[in-house]
Amino acid sequence: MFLGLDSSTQSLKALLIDPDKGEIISSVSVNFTSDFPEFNCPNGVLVNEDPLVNHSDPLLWVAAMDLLFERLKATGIDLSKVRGISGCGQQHGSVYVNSRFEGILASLDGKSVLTDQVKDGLSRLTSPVWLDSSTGSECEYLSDKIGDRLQTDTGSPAIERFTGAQINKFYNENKAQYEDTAVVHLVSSFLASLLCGENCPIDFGDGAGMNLLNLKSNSWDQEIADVLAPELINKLLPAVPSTQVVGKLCDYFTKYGLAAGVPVVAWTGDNPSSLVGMGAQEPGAVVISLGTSDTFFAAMKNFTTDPNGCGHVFGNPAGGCMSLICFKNGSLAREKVKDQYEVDWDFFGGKALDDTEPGNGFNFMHPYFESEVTPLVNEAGVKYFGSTEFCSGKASACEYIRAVVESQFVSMMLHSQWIGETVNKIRVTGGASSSDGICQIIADVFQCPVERINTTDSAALGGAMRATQAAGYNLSKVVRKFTEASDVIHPRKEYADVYEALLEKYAASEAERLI
Ligand code: XUL
Repeated sequence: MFLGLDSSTQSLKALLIDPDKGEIISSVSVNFTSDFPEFNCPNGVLVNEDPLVNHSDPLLWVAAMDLLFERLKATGIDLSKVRGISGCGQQHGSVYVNSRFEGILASLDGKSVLTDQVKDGLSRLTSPVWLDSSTGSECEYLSDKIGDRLQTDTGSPAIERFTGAQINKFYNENKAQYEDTAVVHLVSSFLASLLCGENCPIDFGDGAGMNLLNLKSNSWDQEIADVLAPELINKLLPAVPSTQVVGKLCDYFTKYGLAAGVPVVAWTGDNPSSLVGMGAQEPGAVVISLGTSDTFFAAMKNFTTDPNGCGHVFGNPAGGCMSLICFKNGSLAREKVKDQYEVDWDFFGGKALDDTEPGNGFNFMHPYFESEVTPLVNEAGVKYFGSTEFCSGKASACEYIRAVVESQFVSMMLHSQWIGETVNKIRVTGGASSSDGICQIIADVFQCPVERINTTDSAALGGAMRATQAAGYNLSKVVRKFTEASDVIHPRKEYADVYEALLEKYAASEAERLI
């Protein structure tokens, strides 16, 4: 058996697989809001009066690991049969640990509370996460200092949620804590470290979301690091390929029935992990992941960057690179509309879409219930376009529901054109991908077939499949076993024109907003 973990924005999940049979044996999860109210992190984020500041509590992730393993043990499955572990974390979030951290991890006591032990190893009590967009001035500074090379070498221009700008802000605001920091981790490498009982390195996949990894040499960029903070280069362990075994499971976790010494393969970001989990690690299919953020990503044939500066290039855990475009207003925006009209998800993805026409009579919205990263819109603000009735809030609930979903995917179509490849096949994952209505809209907007696989937990599945590499399995073969399409939603050709026209109108409205 192999174990894959996914520490996403709002939950921690585990998936156990049998790669020989191609079977998912079990899956368990922990929800940060409902399982841990004492951490005051609703939806995984600490409450802050500044909407641009979004941090989480790294001890919440530690506590979640403990509970997750407890739940795994409670399934009654013989965990001593686990032969490899890997996982992934929400991207960009950073964890700062001091020089005592490694010693603490090396002597974790199975009888004491895990969070109490790890706490003293943190040099910063909170972790900025990907939802944070409070680093505008740090991004300006980084762009000024490095220039165009920043995007061509790291795959992205200066991005507010990326770890580089976040580290620069931490250094500027909290020099003493910065100096006390021995190692800067991403969520992924932090949790791998916890499993291994020692500091584990960041992989190329997740490392590329920092504005710090030079993708031409796959090593930390000394000049950028020096610009961000003194000694930063010495606080980063050398980045490693995502296939590398980074350590062995430490004794602490044996209390849950796992064997000490199980190899741990480098953790990566949730999106790179999902690329593998969806069987899209080789060029051919695009993945749309509908989670807290909506993301669009694909394995890249040729290295290219987004001229508009919204899209990114990350490392592909199977080698080479991947493109990624992230929309912050994903499931939470859909949820806002659902709650506003007091309907349930069945109505949202069912009757509401059945009772309205594709194109929605060209009534659409900029669904920025939160500030947005694609395109960059720093102040939340939903704007409505179309008929007077629709714009004045007097249309039916169903029309607003169709509008939010269509607008999200038309915007995705618009902002994904830089990848320069025709989209012939889309694979969808994440919670909302179970909705037939939403998938039909994606198929119609992109005019290409939309496939689902057997699980929506593709990030955890990617982790479990990558873990098999520790035991010498061939990743492509394992991936093929788990990622057969379970069903296909076909595009309806008769709506191609209406969505082409909607795309034009949407693009014009956005150009006007961004002037
Ligand atoms: C990607 C991004 C998010 C997070 C959370 O750039 O910021 O998708 O990885 O899932």
